[in-house]
Order: sequence, then structure tokens, then C-alpha cells
Amino acid sequence: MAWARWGCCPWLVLLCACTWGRPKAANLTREDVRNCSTSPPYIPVTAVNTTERLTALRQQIQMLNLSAYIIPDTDAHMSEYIGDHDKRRAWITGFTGSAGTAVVTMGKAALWTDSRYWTQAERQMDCNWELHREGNIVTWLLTEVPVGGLVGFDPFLFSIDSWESYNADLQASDRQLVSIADNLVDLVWGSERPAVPSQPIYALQEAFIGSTWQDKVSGIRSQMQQRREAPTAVLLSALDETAWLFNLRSSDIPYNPFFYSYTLFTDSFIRLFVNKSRLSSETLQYLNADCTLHMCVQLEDYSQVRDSIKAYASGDVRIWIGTSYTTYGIYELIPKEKLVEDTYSPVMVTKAVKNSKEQALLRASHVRDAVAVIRYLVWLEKNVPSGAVDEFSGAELLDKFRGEEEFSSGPSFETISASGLNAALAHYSPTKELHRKLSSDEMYLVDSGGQYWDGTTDITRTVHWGTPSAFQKEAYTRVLIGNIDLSRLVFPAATSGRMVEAFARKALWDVGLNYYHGTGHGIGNFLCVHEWPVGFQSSNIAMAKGMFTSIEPGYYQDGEFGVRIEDIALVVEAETKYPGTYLAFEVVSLVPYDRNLIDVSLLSPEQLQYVNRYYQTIREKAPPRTRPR
Ligand SMILES: *[C@@H]1O[C@H](CO)[C@@H](O)[C@H](O)[C@H]1NC(C)=O
Ligand SMILES: *[C@@H]1O[C@H](CO)[C@@H](O)[C@H](O)[C@H]1NC(C)=O
Ligand SMILES: *[C@@H]1O[C@H](CO)[C@@H](O)[C@H](O)[C@H]1NC(C)=O
Ligand SMILES: *[C@@H]1O[C@H](CO)[C@@H](O)[C@H](O)[C@H]1NC(C)=O
Ligand SMILES: *[C@@H]1O[C@H](CO)[C@@H](O)[C@H](O)[C@H]1NC(C)=O
Ligand SMILES: [Mn+2]
Repeated sequence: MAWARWGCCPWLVLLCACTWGRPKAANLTREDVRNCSTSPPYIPVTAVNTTERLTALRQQIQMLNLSAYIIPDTDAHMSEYIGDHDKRRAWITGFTGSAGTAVVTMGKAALWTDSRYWTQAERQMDCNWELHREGNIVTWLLTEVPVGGLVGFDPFLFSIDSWESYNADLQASDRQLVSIADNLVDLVWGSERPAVPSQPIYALQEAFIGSTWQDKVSGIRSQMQQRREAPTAVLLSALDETAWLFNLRSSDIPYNPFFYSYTLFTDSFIRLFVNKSRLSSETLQYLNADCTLHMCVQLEDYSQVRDSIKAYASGDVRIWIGTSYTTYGIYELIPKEKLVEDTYSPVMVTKAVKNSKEQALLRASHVRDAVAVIRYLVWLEKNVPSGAVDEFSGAELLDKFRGEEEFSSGPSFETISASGLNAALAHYSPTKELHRKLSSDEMYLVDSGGQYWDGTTDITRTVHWGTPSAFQKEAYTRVLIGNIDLSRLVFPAATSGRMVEAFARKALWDVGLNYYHGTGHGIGNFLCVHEWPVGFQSSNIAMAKGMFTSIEPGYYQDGEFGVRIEDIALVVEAETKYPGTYLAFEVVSLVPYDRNLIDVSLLSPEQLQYVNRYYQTIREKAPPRTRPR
């Protein structure tokens, strides 16, 4: 039967006996880092000479009489992943890691980043830069900027929250935070700067949409009418909000099928701020098919958003925004009394609950995704023992397998493919140059996902092809129990994720273990892999039927190994013995766990039954194809 193709080891819960050869684990390449205290300073070849860039930037800083200029790593839409032409912080510092803030003064240049990037920063930065492993940016600014001095920033790269916190601290110490309209890095970046993306923006086929854009606009318009503050307009800044609302997609941002845009709409008009030449005449027609009920989309250039909002805000209006994704650049254009502020915009909150068609689409994408992941795990089982697989080549093969599935549109984030001790590093990703061999002597963690026209996926499996230690098995089993116990929980409607997430930790807590990351996040239909506001953190909204969330407990033993087991689950109505509105999760990820790492004696009969039922579901729903397409 086709099932046999998947191999025996990881998935049959109770019967399994596979043996493997044991090649030696390869060591990580020694890392070549800068040393600024030798004479002359030692600069590795991987570092960028930033002397000229800094000289040019300092000329701009001086012309504006600033004492310091802050360079964050965001874009104007608070995107999780940013396009190359927004990687200002990477260009000015040389450091390409995805998190970090730079500050440049006339005499100093400093970068703050977290521990997962310290080594990378020491490899990529030259000695113009000081690396701050700890400490607060404002505290440093107060030592470098004189009383009365000006600290410049680009308001379109600051969230409202980060502006408020910098502003309060600097003002309290008699320094002034000044909003600078033209980004100073852009002014000096020159012709090296990657172009603004300009690929076509296209409408999704009807088969892949949950409802028409006109229905979505009507729905939000009725929410405006019901709202006590009587907003006259909704303003959308996050790229997935506009993509969702109009069922439009493109590819401006890596891993996310979005396009640079803003949307402002009222009861009588809809304005989409975008580069109009990127829309075909069919797409323009699609947005203007029927102009009754004020359902015609006016296209304005992306660069007009400031002026257009300013003009609209001068009238007798109330503009409804979600503060989480609105930049200070937009926020400062609108008088405070004309704002209706929520943490999440009505589009963000509405998008979080998938209708039945969207649910079916997301489920279907997870079935095909499971086929790709299972193919990969089976391939690993056969090929790891020969010692020819490494973290990077493995990740590439998984991308290839996903790419062969129907409706595939690339990965949904950079694959975390981590062997042995690397799996204990949060967000580790291998590179072509720096990676570890996979080995039957070590555990291997793979956290990956795909974009498909019908849905976005995200799944983590941890495997061991040899003989895991008793502690590794216990850790894995307790993580699995956490995943199972949260997945099978029945809870009252409108419970917040934060209230139930401890179920995913209890089996670890029982023996004094824990993990230090969130337990899950929402996910979209060919949108973001980390889709707010669903999840298990205090900033997430209450669980409701139709939401999708990941469930992903883990355990990390520094310098040794890491475990994470992640599934995506749909929130459904629970059937309870007594009447009442209760919710439960239905797992839509369909990839078996690793039998080799399960200590069955730790599972209760209910947990074991759950796993067996899950495997039964996998057999029914994810029959592997005999051949890739
Ligand atoms: C890995 O490094 C350790 C310590 O530096 C060394 O003893 C060991 O032989 C190395 N292993 C391999 C496979 O190179
Ligand atoms: C840098 O070089 C100095 C002087 O040779 C040495 O004492 C120091 O340990 C080096 N630092 C690093 C991080 O290698
Ligand atoms: C960096 O570039 C500057 C200006 O082009 C040059 O003067 C300097 O020698 C370079 N530094 C290093 C370490 O190569
Ligand atoms: C520049 O800023 C300083 C305070 O840092 C102030 O004393 C001075 O008057 C300013 N000069 C100009 C030309 O704005
Ligand atoms: C707008 O899109 C067109 C067509 O893709 C492109 O040629 C042009 O450079 C874009 N303009 C801007 C300002 O990005
Ligand atoms: Mn995830």
C-alpha cells in the first residue's frame, strides 16, 4: 500500500523497529569574527566597510543639526518580513540579521541586537560600529546627546508605541525627538539601493477566495455604523489587510504575497494607494465592475497617501485605525480627536475568523503540505545515515517538495532546519556557508511552511533516527503531551488563549522544565504565517469558532538539542455532555510524530488514544501520491 512509501519509523505508534548506521556528527565551522582591539583591527572578509556610507549619512545628520539619528529595521507597514529596498539598517551597518536597531551620531555608530545575532554581527560589521549586547537605546542616547539636542527618526518606520516610548523618555530628559520626513539613509543609499518592487498585482481566482471584496467592504461598513464613536472612515496600513480586503496579491515582500499599499474607505468612497501601473486592465475592471453602492475603487499613487489622508482629516471626520500596524508617520497626520483607535483594525479582527469556504481552503492546503513534509521525512530516513544530508541541503529539498504540490507559491518563512545543538537556538536557520550535517546520532528539528493559493501552512516536527537518550525521549514526550493536551482541550467560548496555554506546559512544568516562547499564533489564507491577533499571548483576542492557531510547545537544552512540535488547529464548537457554548480545536496539520522519541509509558490512555486517532485521520485524509507531479 502507498502508506508503506512513507517508511515505518516515525509514524506507527506502537510497532516500530528501525536501525541505522551512525556517522560522526560534524562540527560547526569555526566562526571568523572581528577584533577591534588588535592593531590594526582585525576585520573578517565577511564584514562590510561602512566608512563611506557613514560619512555620507553624517553629512545629512549635520545639515539638520541632529545629534543622533535612529535607524530601525521595519518598513512603513510594520511588516514581519521586509523587502530588500527597505533594509536600511542592514545596508548602513553591514549586519543582515532580521532584528536590530542602529543609531548614528557624529562620533559613534551603534547597533543593538539580541543574543541570537551577536556572532553574526561580529562577523559582518567593521570597527566603525559598536555592538550593544545589552542595555537600552535611550539610556545610551542620554549619554551621547547633549541636553537640548535633537534625535532624528523616520516617522514611517516607527510604530505609535515605539514613538511614544522614545518620546516620553527623551522629553523627560530635555532631548527632543524630531520627525524627519525624508529618510536620511535613503538619501545616501544611491544607485545601490534595490528598486521598489513593481511586479503585477493580481486578483485571486474565485476558487481561492472566501467572499468577494464587495462583501468584505460591506461587512466593515456595517461595523462602522454599529460602532458608538461613529467612524466615518477606516484606514488600513498593514499590507495583509489591503491584500485580504480586495483579494489581491503580489510578491513585494519575501514569504508574503503582498504589495505596498494603503487603503482608506468610507461609506461613499474607497481609495487604494498603490502604483497603478502594476494593475492590469482586467484587475482595474475587477475593482470597478459595479459602481452602485459606492463600490468603486479609486486608485491613488502610493506616494499620495500623506497628502490624501491629511486632506481627508481636515474635514468633519473620524478615522478608525488599528494602532498595532499604523506608523507614527500616518498617526501624526490625523488630529487626535478625529481618531477612533483600536489595537487591531476591524479588518484585522474580521479576517481572523475564517468562513466555511476559507476553512475548507486552509484545510486543503494543509493536506498537500503534509504530503510534502512526509515525503521529506521519509527521504531523510533513507538518506541521513549515509551522511550526505546537511541542514541547508535538507531545507532546500523540502522547499522543492513543497514546490511540487498543487497551488504552491513558495515557502511562508525561512525554514528552520536545525540539527543537534543548533535546534536549541531560537530561530536558527542554516546558510549555504554555515550549516551542520544531519546525523543518526542527533535530534533534528524542522520548522517550515508553505504559501499556497488556498492557504498558508506552518508545521514543526522533531525526529531522531538513532537511539535518543532517555532524557531526550522524556523531553520530546512531555512536549508532545503538551501539544496533545492543549489540542484536545474543551473550553468556554470567548476564552482568551492566554488562559489556556498552560495546558501546553503542564507536562514540562511537572518535572521542572519549560520553554520560553509563545505557544501559538494565527495563520492566514495565502497571507501571513504569523497572523495577528489570534494566539495564546496576552495581546491576543479571545478564541472564536473559525479561527486557526498554531499549537507549538517546545523544550530546548542549551548546547545539546531542541524539541518543538507544532500543528495548526481550527477552533470549532465542542460537543459537550451538557448544553452550552464550548469550543475545541481540530488539528488540520497531518504529519505523524516520531515514534522513536515517544516514551509511551508517560502517555495516559486518553493521550495514547488521541495519537492513534490522529494517525487514523492522517491515513484517511493525506493519502500520499504515488508519484510527485
Ligand atoms: C569536533 O570538535 C571537537 C573539539 O574541538 C573535537 O574533539 C572533535 O574531534 C571534532 N569532531 C569532528 C568530527 O571534527
Ligand atoms: C582581540 O585581540 C586582543 C589582542 O590581541 C586579545 O587580547 C583579545 O582576546 C581578542 N578578542 C577576541 C574577541 O578575540
Ligand atoms: C574602508 O574604506 C575607506 C574609504 O573608502 C578606506 O579609507 C579604508 O581604508 C577602508 N577600511 C578598511 C579596513 O579597509
Ligand atoms: C543646533 O542645535 C544646538 C543644540 O544641540 C543649538 O544650540 C543650536 O542653536 C542649533 N543650531 C542651529 C543652526 O539650528
Ligand atoms: C510602478 O510600476 C511600473 C510597472 O510595474 C514600474 O515600471 C514603475 O517603476 C513603478 N513605479 C514606482 C514609483 O515604483
Ligand atoms: Mn509557527
